[in-house]
Amino acid sequence: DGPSIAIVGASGAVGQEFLSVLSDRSFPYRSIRMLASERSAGKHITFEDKDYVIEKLSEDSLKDIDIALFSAGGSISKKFGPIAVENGAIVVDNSSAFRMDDEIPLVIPEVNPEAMKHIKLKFGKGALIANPNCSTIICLMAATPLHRLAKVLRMVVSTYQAASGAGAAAMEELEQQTREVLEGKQPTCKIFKQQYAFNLFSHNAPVLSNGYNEEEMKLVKETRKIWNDMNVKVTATCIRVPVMRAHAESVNLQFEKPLDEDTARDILKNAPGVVVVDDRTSNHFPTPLDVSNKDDVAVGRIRRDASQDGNYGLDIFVCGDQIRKGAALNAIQIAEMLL
Ligand code: 11C
Repeated sequence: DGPSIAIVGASGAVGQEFLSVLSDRSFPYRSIRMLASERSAGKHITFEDKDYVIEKLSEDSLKDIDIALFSAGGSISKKFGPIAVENGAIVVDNSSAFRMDDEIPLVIPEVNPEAMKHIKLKFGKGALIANPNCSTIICLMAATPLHRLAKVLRMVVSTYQAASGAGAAAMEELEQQTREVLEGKQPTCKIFKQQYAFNLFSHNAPVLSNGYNEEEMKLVKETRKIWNDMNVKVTATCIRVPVMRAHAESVNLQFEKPLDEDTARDILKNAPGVVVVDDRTSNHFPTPLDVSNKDDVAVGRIRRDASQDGNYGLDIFVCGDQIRKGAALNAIQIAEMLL
């Protein structure tokens, strides 16, 4: 028994991860419908020893669904999310389409579970909940426990973002380019305009008139909404690095109240979904590879910001699996809160 589930974007990197997370967490379900664009329709997926055929996403395919997990891009969410809700489904949407909508909760279960209280049920049944952007989730998993104690006034984030954030095709591009460069060939650029292997570049999201790119502004706006604090100052620089599936972020925090590094380390050790990897003696700190395919976000390099007086500033370094906690796991934790 359990809810009927639809995976929208079943053939994508996050769609596939939805399935592994559902299975790993023994999420109860009555039925699962695999939905995707026409391109993937007809393909077979084996899940928990059962064969599923991917169906083309249509208005009809969203009937009789209790929980719809969407990860097929913003325009698909904008078009089909409301249809699923009208049909009585609770949609957990991984795209940016509805995140900044005042009526829609933007939730990281460990950070702002209280936002779930504001779900607006349509016809007593359907509703939409937004999953934050991966870089926001990973950052706030580590920053929030400290924010709760000492209140963050300003946060400066620099990201080192993996290929997976740009989808399965970008991961393939990184692999292919790496092979091509090692073989002395010209790297094939399809997803990104410039060579990705053995390189890094400013995040590929569109650059806005204020000079920030959209990815950077998501960190600013989503943090304010999730912390319910319109005054927190956030600035970010987002960079794409040739790493497969986990994002890293350097985060500088300025607090209202003093917070020393030992207390911060203890708080982070006890924070749900966070592990501390902070071994100065052996120079061992979080890495994207160590957190790949893991649920927890790793935090290290926890140190007093020596550029600030007293204990009003800290620097931390955070790594989290982009596809898992940055997307699929967070969405399924939200779905678990609905059960
Ligand atoms: C990245 N965070 O790593 C992006 C991808 O708003 O859900 C996901 C964009 C979003 O490139």
